Amino acid sequence: MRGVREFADVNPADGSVIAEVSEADQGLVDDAVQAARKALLGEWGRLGVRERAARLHKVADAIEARFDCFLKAEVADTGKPMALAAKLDVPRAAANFRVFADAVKMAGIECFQTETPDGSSALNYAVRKPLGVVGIITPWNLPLLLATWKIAPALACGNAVVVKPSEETPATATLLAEAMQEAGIPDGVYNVVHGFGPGSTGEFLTQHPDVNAITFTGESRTGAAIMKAVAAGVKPVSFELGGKNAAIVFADCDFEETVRGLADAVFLNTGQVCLCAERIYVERGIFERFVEALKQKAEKMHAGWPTEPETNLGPLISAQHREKVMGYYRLAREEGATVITGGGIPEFGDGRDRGFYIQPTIYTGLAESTRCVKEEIFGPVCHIAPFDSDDEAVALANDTKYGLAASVWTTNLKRGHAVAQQMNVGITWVNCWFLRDLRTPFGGVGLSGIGREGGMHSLNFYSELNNVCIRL
Ligand code: NAD
Ligand code: 6OD
Repeated sequence: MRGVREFADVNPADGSVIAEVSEADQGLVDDAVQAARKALLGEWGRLGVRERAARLHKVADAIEARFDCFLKAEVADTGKPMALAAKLDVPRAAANFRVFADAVKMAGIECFQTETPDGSSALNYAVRKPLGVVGIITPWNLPLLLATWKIAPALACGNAVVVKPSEETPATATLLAEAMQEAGIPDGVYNVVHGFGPGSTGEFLTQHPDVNAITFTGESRTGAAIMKAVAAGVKPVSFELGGKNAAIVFADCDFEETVRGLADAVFLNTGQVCLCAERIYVERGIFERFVEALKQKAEKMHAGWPTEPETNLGPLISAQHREKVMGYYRLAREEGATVITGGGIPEFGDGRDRGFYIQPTIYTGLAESTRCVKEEIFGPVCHIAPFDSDDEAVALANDTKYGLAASVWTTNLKRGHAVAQQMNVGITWVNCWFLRDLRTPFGGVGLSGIGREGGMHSLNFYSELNNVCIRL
């Protein structure tokens, strides 16, 4: 028998089991890869770009038509506030398909007229071809948003995909198959396999000889393991990994806007966004005022049931992840932090006590060399430290092995440009955070990733270019 080991899908808001999921073994992963390979030789492989793009728009339509189903599934899997998923996760899934459907239609080709030594010429042009079968491995924090961020451009470029969503959040990738079918995406183009990473479905997929490329979002350490797994096959990889992102707050910032923006940057999705700011550097003149203002925001957060409209703080994803974050809360005290607020587990006196809620937490007073300042925690937590000059702020923000995102808060735009350009990261926001234009490059430096996705960067990763040279 194959693929019969089952694992529980748990609702993080109350610890209840919402589904039993079949773990795909090597045989099922083989079947999925072979189905994808076969689909490339069928109708999908023969479709022109215009028709492919039209079908991807239909996928977006089908997601929108099932908005409530996707919403409920995402909320049940993650425990995130329904209001957040309705504003961010589900609309972004549809937008991902629309943006890449349009991008592939608009994409031009490189073309050069070349002078030859004998005085005549040649014409060079590059044609875009699919990579083949793309393995897509995704995390649990924004499951549908992050999976579709990769599925949409991969399909736009004519590939077939095998997706392995996180074992914590299997629901929406499964539901997406219905939208694919309704949109006329042929059988075998979109495949989903469930299971774990090492020694399980994820590893079977990365090691599969018939998978042509791997695109992965998750922890930096997992990225390193996947790199080893694909090395023998010399496969292209795109990695969007962890972060230990800094925010720099100047005394000349719009104070209220900055506090509002950074409350989001620290606590949105219970701090489980790779772009979250876990290190905030504040110009000394407004340090005390800023710490007090962010504390007020943290203490007003409402850790309610996900379906309550006023809830803006959900649980962490799992008991195991809460234990990891609580480990950092304990470590921060040992490392000498001053606890401004939080640091523990809230008590509700109802079913939420069986869920994985945790208090939003702010620290000050840690040395820059401590583990809590250096390591990604991935919870609703930040450390705030003062600085005295622009150069010092830049040096502090860049003193990390990660390099995903940064934010700079100032009303002096000249300073905003200057500091933003010195950040050693893939994206720097000035007076905003997580404001996305899907055509722009997205990715990280150092431990935060390899490559860029977004707009043409995605199209370039998910396709091979074949340069044709014609002597004229
Ligand atoms: P994770 O690395 O533990 O798991 C991600 C996925 O990889 C899961 O599907 C998992 O089953 C699979 N996996 C694990 N080990 C594997 C292996 N050896 N081979 C193949 N697959 C394997 O990450 P997570 O805990 O799900 O997500 C949180 C992490 O993701 C954080 O570090 C966060 O910063 C990062 N993240 C980064 C971005 C980004 O865009 N840079 C976005 C979201 C999350
Ligand atoms: O907005 C995106 O495209 C993106 N990849 C966001 C990543 C968020 C990390 O948790």
